[in-house]
Amino acid sequence: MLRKRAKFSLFALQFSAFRIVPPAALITIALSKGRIFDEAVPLLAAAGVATSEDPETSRKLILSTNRSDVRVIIVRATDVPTYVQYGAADVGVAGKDVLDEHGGRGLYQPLDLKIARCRMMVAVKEGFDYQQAVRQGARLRVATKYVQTAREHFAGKGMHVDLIRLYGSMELAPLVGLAEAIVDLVSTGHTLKANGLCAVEEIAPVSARLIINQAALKLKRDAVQPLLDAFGRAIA
Ligand code: PRT
Ligand code: MG
Repeated sequence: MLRKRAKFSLFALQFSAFRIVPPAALITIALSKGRIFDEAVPLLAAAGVATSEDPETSRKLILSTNRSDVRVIIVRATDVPTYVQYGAADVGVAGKDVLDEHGGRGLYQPLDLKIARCRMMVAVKEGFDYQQAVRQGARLRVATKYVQTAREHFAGKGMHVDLIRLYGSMELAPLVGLAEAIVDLVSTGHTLKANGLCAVEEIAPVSARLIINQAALKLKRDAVQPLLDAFGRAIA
């Protein structure tokens, strides 16, 4: 009886005139360290969010922020859409390259944040006549981490290619005879140049997008919308 009464008074306290505002929903933001985190910091600042620690020096994977209703988790760039898709994070920042490979299931992509910009390119060894190979209908071996993107691109051109999946250092493949071409991201072009490669075709411009879990946008709209608005104003 006493316990029942205690429970009731706790309930009454929570919903009394002093507590009509429900506790704010916790928002989890998924970011990858490196260029995405670095370039997202000013956007977070515009939304009044600052992490308590720098992911480059901290080993923590969950970072608290100056706001008790917002935390940041640090994950691999390619894993950001997965965390957001399953609702382990409500919001995330991911490159268009990563989103195209993921497929975007369960995600809203309301904003192009225009950060971490680069281009998805086809590149070959200097001296390799790519246009001639295309004209002749040669069957090229193409090494890439971006298999979906590459498949769609070459299918769109009506080219038959053999795709070889790699997980990094694609620039090496044409140099050692693994492939005639690569599909990779290029920003300054220094990496291609340093390895005797050149870009021969642009597939698409790439930048990072804000992504939101579809259920979170409905269930936590009061908390998510101000973040979305602040990001939108900061990039305008
Ligand atoms: O590095 P890690 O294996 O942990 O993961 P990741 O490469 O997926 O993450 P990260 O942080 O390197 O990249 C995150 C996102 O930044 C990518 O998903 C892209 O959307 C974006 N971005 C922008 C880039 C680049 N620019 C870029 N230049 N991602 C990678 N690169 C690489 C490129 O693959 C190549 O190896 O940089 C090299 C070329 O750079 P330049 O300047 O020499 O042309
Ligand atoms: Mg990288």
